[in-house]
Formats: sequence, C-alpha cells, structure tokens
Amino acid sequence: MAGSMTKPVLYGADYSVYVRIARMALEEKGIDYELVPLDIFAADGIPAWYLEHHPFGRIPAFEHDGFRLFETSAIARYVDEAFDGPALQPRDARGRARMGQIIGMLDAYGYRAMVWDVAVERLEKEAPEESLIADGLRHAETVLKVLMSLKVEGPWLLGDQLTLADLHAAPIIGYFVKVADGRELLARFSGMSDWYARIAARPSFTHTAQPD
Ligand SMILES: N[C@@H](CCC(=O)N[C@@H](CS)C(=O)NCC(=O)O)C(=O)O
Repeated sequence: MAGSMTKPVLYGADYSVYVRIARMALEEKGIDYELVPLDIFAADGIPAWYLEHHPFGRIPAFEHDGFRLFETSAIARYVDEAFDGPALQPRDARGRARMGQIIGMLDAYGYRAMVWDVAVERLEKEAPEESLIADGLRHAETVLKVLMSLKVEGPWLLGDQLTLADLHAAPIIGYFVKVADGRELLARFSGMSDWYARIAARPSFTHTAQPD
C-alpha cells in the first residue's frame, strides 16, 4: 500500500513499553498517526468501549481504515508492510526467523523479568521483594546473553538493517535501565550497551519517551 486513506490510530499510554514499540515502528516509517490516550491502570478501570478493540484489556490496540489489530508484534509487522518507508524486516528467511525469535524471546522471557520483576518492583514498591528482583535479574542476564550471542556484526541486532527486533528490544531494555540493577547488568554486556546507546539516540526513541 503506497499510503493510507486515514491516519492510523494507536490506543495507549506513553508509560507503556508495548505502546512505545508500536510507536517506534510508526515513527521509523515516518507515518503520521494519532495516539488516543488509554490508561489501562485508571482508577475507574478500563472503559467498556475499549474491550471492543482489545478483549483482554491491554495496550496498545491499533486501527487503520477500519482494520483493527491488537498484539504489538502484529501491529509492527502490519505497519512495516502496509506503508511506505524503510523496510524494518529482513528479506531473507533466516534473518526474518531470527527477528521473530528475538521478539518472541523478549515477549516470553524478557518483558516480565526486566520490566516488572526488576524495574517496577524497585521503582514502585515501598518494600521491594528482593527474591523477585534476583530472579528477574537471572532471567534478564540470560536474555542479554542470548541477544549478545545472536547479534550480528554491525550497528543493529541483525547487522546493518534496523529491524523490528531492535524496536522491540529498545523500550524493554529502556525500562530495565531506569534502575541501577538494570544499568549494572547491561554494562556487563558491552556489545549490548553500545547497541542500546545507539538505539536510544534515535528520534523514534527520544520522541516516544514518557515526559518526566
Ligand atoms: N501481548 C501484548 C502485551 C501488551 C501488554 O502487556 N501491555 C501492557 C502495558 S506495557 C498492559 O496493557 N498491561 C496491562 C495489564 O497487565 O493489565 C502485546 O504484545 O501487545
């Protein structure tokens, strides 16, 4: 599709790691989109109308010319394929498979450990559960080790091409390094901390940061 009839809409909040992944894909493609605020943790609960967009009550949800989607990796792939702009997925089967593997690993083993068990626990709990943090750090270390071992030579995870794997990893690791435990662990993987410094400098990352 060369362009679009209407602006795509993303429902979500700027504090959300997954919303940020989708926004980074939209920004890297240079797409004009609307972010409709949806606070999933609002005191009044999730508005009933939103469950039509996301039956599990998570963010983000996406809509484009009447086409509705939820699940961030599906949204990011659609954004890459349906719009003009730089390709964010490798063309070859193995590169695409690696990208899917990295995204799947981050969803299954990275997000909860890095974001909730380490960063949120440390930042938001009056009495953080140290055993949960230690467990989260163990998982995070494995995730970083695997990322390091899969990383191809070049600026990005898969080499010279910035891909959806980078855009999936950046907000998760960005949340993890809000706390000293996360920063210290990342610093032990120099290839990954160099990569993080590079992705964190991209406008798609800086524009989507949660205001202080
Ligand atoms: N599998 C979903 C996960 C989305 C997700 O967990 N979003 C978080 C915000 S970063 C959320 O909505 N959390 C609300 C909750 O856990 O109740 C996706 O890929 O979009």
